[in-house]
Amino acid sequence: MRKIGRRRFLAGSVAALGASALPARALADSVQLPFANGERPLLAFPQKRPLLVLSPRPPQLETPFAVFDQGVYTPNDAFFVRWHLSNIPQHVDASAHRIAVTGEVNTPLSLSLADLAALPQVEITAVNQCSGNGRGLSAPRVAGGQWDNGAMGNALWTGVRLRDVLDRAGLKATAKQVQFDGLEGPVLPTTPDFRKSLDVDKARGDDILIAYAMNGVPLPLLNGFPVRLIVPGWYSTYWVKMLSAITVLDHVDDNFWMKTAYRIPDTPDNSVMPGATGFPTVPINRMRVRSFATNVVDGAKIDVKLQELRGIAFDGGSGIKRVEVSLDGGTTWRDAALGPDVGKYSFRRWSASLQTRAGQTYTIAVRATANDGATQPATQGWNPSGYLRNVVEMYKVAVG
Ligand SMILES: Nc1nc2c(c(=O)[nH]1)N[C@H]1C(S)=C(S)[C@@H](COP(=O)(O)O)O[C@H]1N2
Ligand SMILES: [Mo]
Repeated sequence: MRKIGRRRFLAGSVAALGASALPARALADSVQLPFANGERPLLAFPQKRPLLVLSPRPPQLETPFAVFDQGVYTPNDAFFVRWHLSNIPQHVDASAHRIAVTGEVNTPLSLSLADLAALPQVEITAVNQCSGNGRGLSAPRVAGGQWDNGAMGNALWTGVRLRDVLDRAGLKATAKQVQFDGLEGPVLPTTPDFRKSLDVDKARGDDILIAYAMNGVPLPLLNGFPVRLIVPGWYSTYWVKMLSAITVLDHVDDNFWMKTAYRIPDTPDNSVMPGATGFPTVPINRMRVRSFATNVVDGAKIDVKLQELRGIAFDGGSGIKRVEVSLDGGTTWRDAALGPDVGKYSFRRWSASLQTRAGQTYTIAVRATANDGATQPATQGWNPSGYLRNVVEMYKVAVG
């Protein structure tokens, strides 16, 4: 059940943000997410409309789910935000910004945005989804940011190919991985700086971009202004924001954020029994296929006059082949109609006609199948970080 109520936002939490990051309103709505300790204030951060605040510092802001009903692209001011470290620049001068390209390269570079503009420009529509999207629904519960399903968004990204930048620097034969770092840093020197790496072959892929625009305009500061990495089809932990350093490594990156964090069990289905230890792990990578209804809410009433069910589906880049809906909790299914295809990494909208009877209750279920044949499970596997959630979503509704 999601209930919206008004409550006073505590003055103490606002002060913790620092003056320039103060949310625009002191009086906030709040939203109750469908799990224990799921009450979230709705507050507007710079360049953002009111979003669900999981933490103000570092900012972790969730998109209210109804936004996904409004179009295939997620507006920049509604796009979720997630930072690990609190020392985030409050202002970045794009004209002074440089990306240092060093390590196992023939020619180290210091690239300005003007240098990037001289390379071929590329546009890709792609979903940016946090590895922990839906973590708050994990059963048993796990540690980590307690998101509902709004830690995702779909945007048109414009930039240049990472490969073109790497080719300008010239990779040495010893190059093994490419590491990315952003401008922000930890508050305490003992906290490891946030850095992520990709294998050289992955980094040289056609679709990996250094993006400077999101939905046709500069990136919001909180989404990585002035430039961020785009790794379409992969969870957004790799989509490094405020990108300032590209370091070509001659070894597999063993920094905390690669070696310890953001790993999934290397087991069938990447699942383990709750409480298991000692299993092998691999870095998280490609996104699983998911689908959602966007115009019904679990536990809410619907109007008998509602004649269309709508939603979105996406996967890790093979594209959506089919979406099915059920009104009986997954016993019987029928096909939904797919909306326009705006790219294999994008949300794909879908719709299905709906006929219900007043006074009845229904359990609506939605299931997507990707072009690679993958589909969504009826029960969710478990892993200690609550990653990879893609269970068939259910919406219990009563018809009023
Ligand atoms: N520089 C930097 N980039 C980052 C992160 C970060 O903490 N610092 N977090 C990553 C993670 S885990 C997520 S979910 C996405 C969130 O992207 P968004 O804030 O644009 O929605 O940024 C990724 N890139
Ligand atoms: Mo994330």
